[in-house]
Amino acid sequence: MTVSAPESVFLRACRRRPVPHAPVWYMRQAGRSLPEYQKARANMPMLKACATPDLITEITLQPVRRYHVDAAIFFSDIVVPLRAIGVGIDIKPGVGPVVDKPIRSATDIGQLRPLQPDDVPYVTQAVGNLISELGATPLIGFAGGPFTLAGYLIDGGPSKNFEVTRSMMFGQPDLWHDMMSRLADITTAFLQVQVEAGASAVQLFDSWAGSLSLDDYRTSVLPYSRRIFDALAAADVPRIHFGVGTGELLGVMGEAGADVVGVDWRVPLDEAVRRVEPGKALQGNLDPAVLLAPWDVIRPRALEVLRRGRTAEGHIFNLGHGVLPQTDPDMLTRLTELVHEAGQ
Ligand code: 1CP
Repeated sequence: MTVSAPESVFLRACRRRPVPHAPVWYMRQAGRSLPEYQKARANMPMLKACATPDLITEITLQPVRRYHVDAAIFFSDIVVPLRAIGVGIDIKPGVGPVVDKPIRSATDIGQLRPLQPDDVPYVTQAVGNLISELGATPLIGFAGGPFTLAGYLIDGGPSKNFEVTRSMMFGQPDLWHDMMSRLADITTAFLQVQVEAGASAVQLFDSWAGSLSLDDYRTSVLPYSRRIFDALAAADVPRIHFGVGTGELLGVMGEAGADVVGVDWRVPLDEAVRRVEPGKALQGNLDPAVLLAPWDVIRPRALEVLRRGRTAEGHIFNLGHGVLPQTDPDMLTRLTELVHEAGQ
């Protein structure tokens, strides 16, 4: 239940209620570009950090302290629930998630057992700590979408277009549907753990779903995303659905049942309004690379995102994807101030 911050600007915008200014937070705001993050993570492997409650708490709070953003994003990773059920997966520095042995057969898929809250006690504990530390600032819990998780498991690691994954989807539909069904249940359980511990909203990152055509997304992914969002409906927390390169999929990603649809930088928000059914808020969508340009370039671009965002029923300002590692944190401080001062 949302008891911690019912009136926050972020939650109001997600619910398409009037707000004094667009709320703002950044994907990948915790980590990578912050010097205090580098210090906290020194000599600590990524997945060990994700299983250490004090460190999770500290890293989650860092961008809130520095930027005064309107929401915190839980410090974890989309592969944490997979590792927690015993999948041999690690995060390699500078690479991303890599599995020991790609999951491609019925026997491999059989390893994907349901996730229990006891598998991730550090998540429950860290969310609890954060709720008391954050006060009025809402905490966003998150998980990986089923296509994106399947992509890492089947291809074996980061990939441009996840060809092995798509070939299983086309050529072995029974295996595919078994795997997606298991991943949807793991993702649902991971999100429920975070919500039950006090997270005020959830974001489903199906980051790489944009490599599918609309018809294939509809047949092979939508039923599972919908199952996840349906399972969370009773929790009454805003549900955000995001992917990269999903301009053609925005409508159907909305149909999956989220309250908020995340938009990358390729589709202007007023066009996204036309592609997504009524009754949804939008989140986005400044090109993260714009933040590498001088402030004179950033400012008008950000104001343009806000102007187009006003055509949506609710707008949460964000980047079109994660903060790039080389971003100057001071630009994010200035950008946050700009969004707050621009008003509605
Ligand atoms: O600040 C925050 O956003 C919270 C922390 C967070 C989140 C929301 C991390 C920490 N990971 C994620 C989600 C995540 N992980 C996504 C969805 C968001 C997105 O599209 O960016 C994805 C696709 C991953 C997988 C992943 N984990 C990658 C991408 C690899 C690829 O295919 O290109 C990488 C590089 C990681 C490692 C990771 N996760 C998080 C951090 C801070 C890091 C870097 C750690 C390191 O290099 O040691």
